[in-house]
Amino acid sequence: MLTVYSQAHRLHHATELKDGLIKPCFEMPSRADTILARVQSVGLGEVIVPRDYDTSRYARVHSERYVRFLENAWAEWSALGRTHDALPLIWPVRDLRSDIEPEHIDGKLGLYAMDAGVAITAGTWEAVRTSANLALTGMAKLEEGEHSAFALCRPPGHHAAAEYMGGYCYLNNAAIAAQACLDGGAKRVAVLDVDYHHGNGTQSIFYQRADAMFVSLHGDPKQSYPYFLGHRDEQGAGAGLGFNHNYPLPHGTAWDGYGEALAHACRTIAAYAPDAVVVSLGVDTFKDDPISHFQLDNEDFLRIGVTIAGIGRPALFVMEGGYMVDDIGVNAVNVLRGFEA
Ligand code: SP5
Ligand code: ZN
Repeated sequence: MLTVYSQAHRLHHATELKDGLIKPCFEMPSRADTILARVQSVGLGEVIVPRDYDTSRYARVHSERYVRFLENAWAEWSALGRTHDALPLIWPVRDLRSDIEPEHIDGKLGLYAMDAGVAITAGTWEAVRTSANLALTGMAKLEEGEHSAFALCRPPGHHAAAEYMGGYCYLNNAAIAAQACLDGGAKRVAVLDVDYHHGNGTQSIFYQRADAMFVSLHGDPKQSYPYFLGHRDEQGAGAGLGFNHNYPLPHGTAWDGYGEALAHACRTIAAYAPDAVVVSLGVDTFKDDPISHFQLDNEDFLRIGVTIAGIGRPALFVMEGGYMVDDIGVNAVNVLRGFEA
């Protein structure tokens, strides 16, 4: 399987608000280094650089004003003489207005962020747009006949919706690639999200759509971030009704419960008969993940790949979460090797 990778991810190395303190993000550059090292040490396949794409490709799933905000946020923040990471400090909850974009960067940060885990630094935009380009390049390879590809995206994307960032995510790499698949002539695409956290952004983007199915296995939002989306009763709306499937699972879920839910999810996708599957590949379901609460072990990730292969469709794997333990390389690559087995 080929891997799409770029060093540009290094330009994004930020801080987050955690347990009431500003700390280095769990989502750090060494994650991508660890995964790339494993790709190379097992000889997974060729490693290629991304192609360049215009920002209009991102605006197929994000609003134009949001993409413009991401592009300009650091310049607006640093123009005020601020040198530390840009973080939001006010949010337009419930009856506050989100239709008028504030002129002040502090207002914009609040409007376009769902949490304080998405700091913007000087290098963030370059890393973010390159990450989306990795996913677009992977999808282009599928269109050119590859049966699978791995976009080693960093930062991740699945918490980012049409008009907000959150949970270390800025542009929704998986959704951008899925939309590109449709724009390239596909009739249907499915996104399977196996990250520990619900892919609220991807769900939100495709919620009213019948041409993109979203299926997610994740920690129950009653107990786990992102708390406000990912319940079982969210099944899509309008034309999209019946094309959104959530599998919220309790703390402590191990392979017995996980494998059963995944098999069910993959049967649902196979029945939909998509032209391609985009897999939001998070490996924070691992037993030793520092911020999550499932109990999967190294060999369970091989089983995930085998089960996804059972759908029988081409697959683009897009890296999402999975935090800094050495095993994230083993676990991510195990999914890919399981798929190829
Ligand atoms: C892409 C991705 O995986 N984003 C995850 C963002 C999670 N951010 C908040 C996590 C809060 C976790 N608190 C858990 C306490 C564990 N002891
Ligand atoms: Zn996650």
